[in-house]
Amino acid sequence: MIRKFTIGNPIPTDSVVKEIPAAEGSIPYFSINDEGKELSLALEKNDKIFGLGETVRGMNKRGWLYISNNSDDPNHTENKNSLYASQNFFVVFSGDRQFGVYVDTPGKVSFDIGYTKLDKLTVSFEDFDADIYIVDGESVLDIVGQFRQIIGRSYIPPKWAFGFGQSRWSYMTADEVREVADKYQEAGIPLDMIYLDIDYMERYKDFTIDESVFPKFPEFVEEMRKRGIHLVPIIDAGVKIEEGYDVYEEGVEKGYFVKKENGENLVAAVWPGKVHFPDFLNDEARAWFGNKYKVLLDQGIDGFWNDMNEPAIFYTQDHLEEVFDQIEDYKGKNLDVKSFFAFKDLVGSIDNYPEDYRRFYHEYKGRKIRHDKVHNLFGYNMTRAAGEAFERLSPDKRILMFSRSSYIGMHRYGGIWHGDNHSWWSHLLLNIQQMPAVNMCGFLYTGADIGGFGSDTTEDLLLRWTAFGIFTPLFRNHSAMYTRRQELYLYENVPVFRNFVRLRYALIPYLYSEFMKAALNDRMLFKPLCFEYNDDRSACVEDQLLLGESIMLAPVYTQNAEGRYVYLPEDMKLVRFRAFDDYDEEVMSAGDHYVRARLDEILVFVRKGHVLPLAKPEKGMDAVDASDISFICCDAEPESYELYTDDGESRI
Ligand code: MIG
Repeated sequence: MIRKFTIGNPIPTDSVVKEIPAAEGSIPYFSINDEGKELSLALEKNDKIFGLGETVRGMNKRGWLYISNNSDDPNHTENKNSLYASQNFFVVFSGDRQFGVYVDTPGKVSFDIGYTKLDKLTVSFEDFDADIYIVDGESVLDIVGQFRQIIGRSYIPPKWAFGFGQSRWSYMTADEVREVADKYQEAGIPLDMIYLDIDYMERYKDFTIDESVFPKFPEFVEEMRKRGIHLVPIIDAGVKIEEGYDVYEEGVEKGYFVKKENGENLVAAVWPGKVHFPDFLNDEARAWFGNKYKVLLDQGIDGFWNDMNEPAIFYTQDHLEEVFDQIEDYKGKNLDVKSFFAFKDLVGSIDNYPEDYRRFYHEYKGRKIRHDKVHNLFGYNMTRAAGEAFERLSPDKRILMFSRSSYIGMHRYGGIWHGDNHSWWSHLLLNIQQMPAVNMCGFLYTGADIGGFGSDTTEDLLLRWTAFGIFTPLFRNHSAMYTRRQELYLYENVPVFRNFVRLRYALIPYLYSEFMKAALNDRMLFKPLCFEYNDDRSACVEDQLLLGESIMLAPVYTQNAEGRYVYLPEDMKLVRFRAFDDYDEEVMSAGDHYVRARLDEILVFVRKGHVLPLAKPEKGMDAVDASDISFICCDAEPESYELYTDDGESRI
């Protein structure tokens, strides 16, 4: 049962697609403090809080302050409150009670979950306007399922997007891309996608190709396609200000860019230098920007990633001028401690400056609205621009799309990647912990940068991360400029990487079937143990996951470990894979076990009464043969597993 309560006069977000009538009475569970603009709830000792999507810290969110305020922050450390996403749905549950809460409001929202006081949960927001949905149900999974039903079906990518992808900021030329394809081929590691980061563009202009380094682009796309590789270009939110650039000129002429109070287009700077931001919240501007993807679709491209859409801002022209003016005051002065730090803060305030979000406006649903009031909807609507356009421009075939910034509702138009993580062991754990949380909020096609984006990776970390990555729908190795190269063929253990990636392909029938079932039935793909097992121990497991109906994962995420402790809530069959056709099997009893897992091994636990289908991996997705499947069973018959098959590309 879902009840909707409206506080004040909220700005609609289009995240809920089902009509829910207003409920009578006051919001259950919470007490409202209008003055403090907050809702609060006394937490019981055993209450656990799961959800909130892509945030820092563990699966059970109790014990920290999370702030939905989409931010371009590449340091996802524990002390942070905000990342790129606002996914304001969570579930509270203990042995005695369970309910879901969705706080639907497009501005900043704070979730103080046992931070100020251990036993208190407080939700607060600046303008006290929101739709609050309270979801009651029989179990956590039932609550999540009901919530997912009202927000609409999750985005379904083409099947080839379940292949392995290699990325780098940036492959600078077509020849560099060819080299990556060649090296993967030589190493015998299947590869389905190579990502193009910002340098494929001409001076970072969206929907252009730098012909000097990517000549005859459509032919190049075709050449790669013949090798089984899809090129996936990045699209940035900012449109370069440049005379003669059609996207810029049309946008100015039609008035589709966001404007300041005085009606002038906001001037900000990102990769291309000075840019205007399209007003993705304006229906017409959104349709216009969406149609631009056609430029690349027409050249054979069938997948994209949308970046910098929080939006990230290096500086706005106005703030930069303010800074320059103020710097004058410091010139020639003897900076004492106080003025030195003030000076330092001033200069450091230039990028992603919160005040800049108050300088411009959107035309949203017939109203002029200041950006900060709808900040968390920006990336969502950029991706919606693309998703809506793809329905018109590619009515038959699915197009790959995922975004950095998000809000619930965007899950209908694309997936997400989890942003600029680092090559840190702690971020492998964070990747594991974020998977179920984003699933709760409707995001199913997701994954983090395997091996870590920032900082230098190490071979052992890359092995362990790839060993987990083979299970995530988006399976992409990506790394930043100036960091150690991360392509798998560069490392000593090529045979191990080959076995891992091939195992991914062997798992495709299972992963795709489970993904499709989750999407079509509003279920989760990754679940914390306690969503299915009611024992006290399961409730505390933060580093194991159920994936689909048949398996449990226990990834190794610590340096130099030769194995790990694994908790089995019931008897299961351990499958210790070295390759899809080289593994040991052992039935293990419920309880705690230390399980060996060397660097070349991947642990999969098949649940009792379940079946894991395995294909024979060939060279890439085009070659995965769904008819030649073997089954690993734990107290079950192979026929009991329901494979989902379709052509993998038609829209559903
Ligand atoms: O400011 O396009 O998260 O994946 O490689 C950095 C360059 C901009 C951030 C993205 C990252 C991408 C990078 N971008």
